[in-house]
Amino acid sequence: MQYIYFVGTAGSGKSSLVYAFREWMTLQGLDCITVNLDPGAEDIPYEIDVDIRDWVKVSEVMEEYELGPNGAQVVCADLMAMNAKDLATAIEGFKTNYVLIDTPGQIELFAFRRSSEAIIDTLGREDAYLIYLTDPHLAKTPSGFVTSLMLCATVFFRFNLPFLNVLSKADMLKEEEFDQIVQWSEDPDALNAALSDEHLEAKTVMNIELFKAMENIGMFREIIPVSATEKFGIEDMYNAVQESFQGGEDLRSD
Ligand SMILES: Nc1nc2c(ncn2[C@@H]2O[C@H](COP(=O)(O)OP(=O)(O)O)[C@@H](O)[C@H]2O)c(=O)[nH]1
Ligand SMILES: [Mg+2]
Repeated sequence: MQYIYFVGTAGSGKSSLVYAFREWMTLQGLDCITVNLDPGAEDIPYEIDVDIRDWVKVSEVMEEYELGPNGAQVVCADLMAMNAKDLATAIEGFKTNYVLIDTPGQIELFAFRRSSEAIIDTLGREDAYLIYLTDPHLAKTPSGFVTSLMLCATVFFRFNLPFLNVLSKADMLKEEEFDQIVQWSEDPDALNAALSDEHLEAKTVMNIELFKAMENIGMFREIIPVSATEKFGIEDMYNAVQESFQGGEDLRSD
């Protein structure tokens, strides 16, 4: 089984992309299941096979511990680790090839709390993969793009799992913006030049050192534009994940 975690800031389109990816996979005859790891989720667009809310739910924690929604989210994030084994058992009950995992709305609940590590370890690191969703609103400006890339690097640093950076909701961008972001994603010099134009006083030394480090850890690689609503880029995303898993073996040929 291969575990694909969808990670990104609130509203970056994680749940919608899980929906679109599942739909695409089903059309291809690929077997997959979906897992909701968001204890505060309200409207999930896809059919959920395994749901963390069966064990931990924000509304219930709010009541039980007399907490507001933010405090309850944090408590839920911490409680999730206690259910990691049950979650794994429920997932393993499905004989499937792919497990698409939707993570909590706010990225910090997944990236900055210990529970997620426990869940990843329990499900298995060997076949785990991260899809990081870059929000198009943030990525439009050079400094916003760097911020998002640093967040992606943080998630990578935290989990040390192979990852793919996708430009989510790419249908919301104009063609020039779209091409520009793709160029920045693989060309630190182009990004640096754009940054210098943005802040005329340019913090070039910091950029150069920072970019060198980011380049060394493999952050500059072509971002894949995807749209869950317009349904493009999904196959590219699948192919990139496949290439990484099992040296490119394609389960479609099974
Ligand atoms: N235009 C456009 N909107 C999208 C796309 N994916 C998601 N959205 C919208 O973005 C908002 C947040 O999406 P959601 O999947 O709930 O994000 P999440 O918080 O990361 O799970 C919703 O209003 C979606 O309808 C997309 O590919 N294109
Ligand atoms: Mg969501």
